[in-house]
Amino acid sequence: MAFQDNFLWGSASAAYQIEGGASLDGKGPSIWDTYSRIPGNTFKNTTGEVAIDFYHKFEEDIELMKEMGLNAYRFSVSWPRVMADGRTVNPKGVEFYHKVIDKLIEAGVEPILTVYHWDLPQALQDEYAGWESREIIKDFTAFCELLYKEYGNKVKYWVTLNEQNIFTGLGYVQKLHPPKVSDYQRFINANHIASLANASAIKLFRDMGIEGQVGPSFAYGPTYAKSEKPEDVIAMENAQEVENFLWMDVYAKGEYPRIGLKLLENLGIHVDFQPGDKALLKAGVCDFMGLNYYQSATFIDPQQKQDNVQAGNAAQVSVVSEVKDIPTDKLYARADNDYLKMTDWNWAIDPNGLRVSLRRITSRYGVPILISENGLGAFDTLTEDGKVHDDYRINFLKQHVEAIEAAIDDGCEVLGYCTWSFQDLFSWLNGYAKRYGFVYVDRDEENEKELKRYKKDSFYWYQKVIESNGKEL
Ligand code: BGP
Repeated sequence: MAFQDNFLWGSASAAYQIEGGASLDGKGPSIWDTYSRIPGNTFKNTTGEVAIDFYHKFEEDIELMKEMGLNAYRFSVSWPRVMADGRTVNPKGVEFYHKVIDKLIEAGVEPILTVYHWDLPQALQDEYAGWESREIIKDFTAFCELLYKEYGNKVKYWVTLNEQNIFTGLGYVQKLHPPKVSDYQRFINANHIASLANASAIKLFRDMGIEGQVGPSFAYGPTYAKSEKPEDVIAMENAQEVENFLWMDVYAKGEYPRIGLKLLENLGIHVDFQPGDKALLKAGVCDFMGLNYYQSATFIDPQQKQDNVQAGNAAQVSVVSEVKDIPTDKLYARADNDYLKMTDWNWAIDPNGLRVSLRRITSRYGVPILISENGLGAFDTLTEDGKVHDDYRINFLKQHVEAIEAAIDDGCEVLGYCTWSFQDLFSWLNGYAKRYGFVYVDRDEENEKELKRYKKDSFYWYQKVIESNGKEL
């Protein structure tokens, strides 16, 4: 009886990955529109120009959600769709999300709204370098105010920033997302500003008396030590401070971790605190922690760094980072986990890691957790009779649901589970090769075809899970 009656069985997506309609009805360009149009930046130069055309097909997709019995859908609002230049309201864009939300509610699907899932208005990047300027705090807060006013009486669950650690890590360290630079100090600066914007958004949510819950989604995987060797344990703890606590402490406690900050300082990296910053962070702590869980990570003493960390075949089906040296290499090195199998994209498959994640978040912060993403990216094959037999996905999700059940039994408070994703969608760096959905969308990198939807075997599996509230796996 682990899952409470109102447990949210959901799925998640992001505007740029599904909508298409990149310049329709007054939408302005985002940094992703610009970035993906530059050859070499994405897998086979794919863009979200059309994506899976949710902009025109949202009714059909929501009908499928209704048929499945899905009870929550996490989607994001494209900032440049509702404010083309990042500031001026575009009524047609605002109207689009009213239609999506109304249709979800009518279908019995709880809307979970993500405010920011990486598609910053290009205008703000051009004007003041986006997340690198404190100007964005005011603009982001005004964007939130618009959303709260428009949708605040319909939406009860709000996710502020999606994976701040990933969009900044890939953008300012790994050179895989815009603005495609590698500079650790700029990465920390952009993060501090994003954390302030996040706190400001949460504070405004409370000040406006919006009824509901709000929190960011963090890409978290628990850190493991390669061995019981104390040096490996220190490397693991270093990674935990610098890769996890540095964000989660700010979200849940409103302050940076003491050790994490000092480890950075020892490397010559500083957080630029200005008067009022600390108070703002304290005023904007989250109601829940959004957890995007895909895999755990294993660390080894950097002196013992392995050269042969599993490469898998990711490079052939994705764009991979070529950045070699980063300051934190002195603190820890990544290592293989000999006990875990990998996906085709070289991600460790570790359902127990989800249980560990839920427990670690609970014991350090004591907040409820919304699992805002979890899923398996895989190659799928559409058969001639229009089926996709994705037993590997069913198996993956089943084990993760069991891990959640165990964590609830351990004492964690879990609000819901959003799989990534409901429909197949555009994967930032993997085109349409890496699929996650319960619904197959027939298109590939070269050809949009008719974007027809097909229910995979996992569709019927999740339908039963939801119907039985997690009893039938
Ligand atoms: C998360 C993002 C999603 C999604 C997912 C899968 O980091 O929040 O937007 O893309 O990862 O990632 P990928 O498509 O690279 O496999």
